[in-house]
Amino acid sequence: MRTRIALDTDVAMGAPGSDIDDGFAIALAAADPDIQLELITTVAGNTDVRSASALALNLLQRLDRAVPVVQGAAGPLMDPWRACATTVADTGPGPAPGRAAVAIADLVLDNPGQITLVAIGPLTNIATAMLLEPRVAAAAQRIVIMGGYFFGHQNDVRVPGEFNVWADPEAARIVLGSGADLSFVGLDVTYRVRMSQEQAASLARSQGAFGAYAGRCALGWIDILRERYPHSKEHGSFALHDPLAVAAVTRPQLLQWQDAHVEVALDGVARGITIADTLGTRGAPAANCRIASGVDAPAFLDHLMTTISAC
Ligand SMILES: [Ca+2]
Repeated sequence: MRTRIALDTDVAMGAPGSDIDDGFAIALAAADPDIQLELITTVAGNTDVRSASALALNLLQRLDRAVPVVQGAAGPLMDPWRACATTVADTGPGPAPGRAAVAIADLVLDNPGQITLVAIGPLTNIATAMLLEPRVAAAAQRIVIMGGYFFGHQNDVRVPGEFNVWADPEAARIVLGSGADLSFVGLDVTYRVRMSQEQAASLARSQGAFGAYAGRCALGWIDILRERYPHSKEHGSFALHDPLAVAAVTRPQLLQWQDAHVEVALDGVARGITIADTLGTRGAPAANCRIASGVDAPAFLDHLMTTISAC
């Protein structure tokens, strides 16, 4: 039986100079024969929410797929001025009527125990759905989140945490405290799954129209990263953060998992950092999620490249 999912995304693929991994995640969710993609919701993050909606619709058109796209939060719960402002021109039809948090709550509550939520942007919409309808947490089959950095930290004082959690730490705290079945795919594993320049070039030559487009976007993104981070040791490749979370839905065996009690720092210089208690020592709080601690990178890349090149 196919896994029914709703995908919440801050997609920016298609906007000049923007991060592209949400686009790969949408394509993987649309093309994986084991996934039934029922809803896409958009959230401010890597781009503003109106652009994310327009770009999601554009990608679905390229993928020749009809999936409802419902627009969501324009900014995080507590400090909306953090929202990005990379507005791209709106083209074609707009998103479906309604708001993301309501659409998520309705889909989950109408199908209790059957919908997997996959969150690959800041957690604003998921948290808002839980605030509207606390039953969402128990009614969702599970929630798979690209977010967090549990065994390391970013060497960037402006963004010390993983972006999705950092961008809306209050939302992350609400989700972590919800009691939902939570799986976090964080930077510990996503930094290890990288598309090389050679793989991007090979994708750009693929038969599928979307695969060729995605390959060209990937080559452009590799160039942008080279300019933006001249001191990086990872030149010539980029991390496939979001698609790894989608792959984790139907292929959890690609990753190693461990239970953890995770909390999010909300104050001071550590705002947005996740702290994972993995020891389970006597008296420690009980685990509230599982976190990915290892990944079979070649097997994931094989799954991704095979699926996307045929799109
Ligand atoms: Ca994303």
